[in-house]
Amino acid sequence: MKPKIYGAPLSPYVRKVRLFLETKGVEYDSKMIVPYATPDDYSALNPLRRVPALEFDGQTLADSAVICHFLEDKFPETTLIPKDAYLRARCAWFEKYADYELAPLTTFTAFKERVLTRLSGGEPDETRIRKAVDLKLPPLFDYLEEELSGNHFVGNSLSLADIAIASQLISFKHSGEQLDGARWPKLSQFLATFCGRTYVQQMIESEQAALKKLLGH
Ligand SMILES: N[C@@H](CCC(=O)N[C@@H](CS)C(=O)NCC(=O)O)C(=O)O
Repeated sequence: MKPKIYGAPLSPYVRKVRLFLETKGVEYDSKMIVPYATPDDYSALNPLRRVPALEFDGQTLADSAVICHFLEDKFPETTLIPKDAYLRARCAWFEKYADYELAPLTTFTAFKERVLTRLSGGEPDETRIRKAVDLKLPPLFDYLEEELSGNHFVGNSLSLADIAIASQLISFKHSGEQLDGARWPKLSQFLATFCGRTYVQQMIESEQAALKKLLGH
């Protein structure tokens, strides 16, 4: 039986789980659940009613981090969470950094204002966006720039840390914002290399097509 991911592809947390599975070469099923408009019975999968949730072998889980760590144990053939204790902890650190420090700005400000607000018929709050993009994000990007060695955040191979960070940066891009390549050359190169993988490129293209359809341009 294949893992089943509940959620909407434009959510960076859903993207993170899908990219995690795609990188592992694990086939999965998806069920569309629109955030903030979840069906009543969705609470059985996630009492917080957020996406993603997972169903696998009759078992269910919520939260992208919890789901990825579980899937790492279930599909250990391709290692995406290092075994070494320190590298493993560093991977968890970057995952948290993406999910809880980048996300409030990249996803819940830039993407939310430019996409979700428009979808609900409103106008994006550009002052709020500029504050996030020009003031709050630069120090977070500076830190990531310093921490990058090669194209990976942990060790010298692709890990969940890279996937979690890239997932947030993709939402940032979907909001119409760009990483400044002159100020953050290593981070920009990291993202270009990450997004250059065929399956990532295909996922982004299908997300862009969905966005175009939703926003009508
Ligand atoms: N920590 C959670 C965050 C999930 C999350 O916030 N998902 C958003 C969509 S991007 C959501 O479902 N929001 C709806 C809500 O908060 O009611 C995870 O990693 O899965």
